[in-house]
Amino acid sequence: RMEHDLRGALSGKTDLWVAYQPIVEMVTSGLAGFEALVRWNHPERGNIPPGVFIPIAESTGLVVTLGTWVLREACRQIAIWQDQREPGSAPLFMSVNLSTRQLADPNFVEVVREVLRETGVEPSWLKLELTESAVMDKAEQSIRLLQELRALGVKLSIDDFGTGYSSLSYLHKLPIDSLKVDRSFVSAMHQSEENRAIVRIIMDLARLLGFDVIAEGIETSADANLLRALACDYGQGYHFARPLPPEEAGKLVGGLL
Ligand code: G
Ligand code: G
Ligand code: NA
Ligand code: MN
Repeated sequence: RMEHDLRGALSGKTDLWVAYQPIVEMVTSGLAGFEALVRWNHPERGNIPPGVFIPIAESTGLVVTLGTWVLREACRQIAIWQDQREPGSAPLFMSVNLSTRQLADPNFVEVVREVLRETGVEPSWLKLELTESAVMDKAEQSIRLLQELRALGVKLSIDDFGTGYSSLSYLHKLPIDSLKVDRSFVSAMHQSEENRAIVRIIMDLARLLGFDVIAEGIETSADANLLRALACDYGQGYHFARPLPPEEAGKLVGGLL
């Protein structure tokens, strides 16, 4: 039933939309970029959370079509926002989540290249978020694909870092740019020195390997300050802003949070 409805939504695309959650530079709280998060407003059932429909999209393979649509939509949007930035300001980046099924699609690199071309987006503005399990599943194969994507000039980050089963022996071989510290670690930081140490060690590891660090799930100013003390590069979470409709997100372009 949900598969049928999702298929319908994907052919009409009227009930699907993309929310954008700001990502800030921790030092200045200035806007650095956005994460694109897909939303489904079902005509009868209302808002269906991605945690519910993404797994269905994954198991049916619909996530490949869905993912391409989100990628194109997010690229179209960042091209518009980039034009609205003050001349000389650093470009914003746009993070887009990828599923394992997209990585397995032999056309994926070509799809990315084509979307960048048709939207006029600089490859370096686009950051693709992959989960640890998606990458580690077929590590050698993934590394080759990541290298191809990186050769396009696209940035890559590992999402939900610390919750999967990243093998440290592969991590240093991965051609990636950033680690995203999973929000479970961020939200536990205020509880104990031990939890803070876990985040500190993830950040040390990232630096050692030359990756920058994005902390997600920052909900309080206390969380933000603990992360600033660890010199975390970027932050994301309800403390700064929720995932927003495009019109709301657009108001933040060029401003501080
Ligand atoms: O905020 P949120 O409820 O949006 O996200 C729930 C989950 O859905 C997260 O794990 C998020 O990564 C995933 N998700 C959101 N948008 C997309 C998307 O466009 N593609 C994929 N593969 N996952 C997404
Ligand atoms: O799996 P991924 O990291 O892509 O998931 C992003 C999810 O995290 C989205 O569902 C988004 O709505 C949610 N999210 C973003 N900021 C916060 C936050 O500060 N707290 C919590 N609990 N969830 C958040
Ligand atoms: Na993500
Ligand atoms: Mn995440």
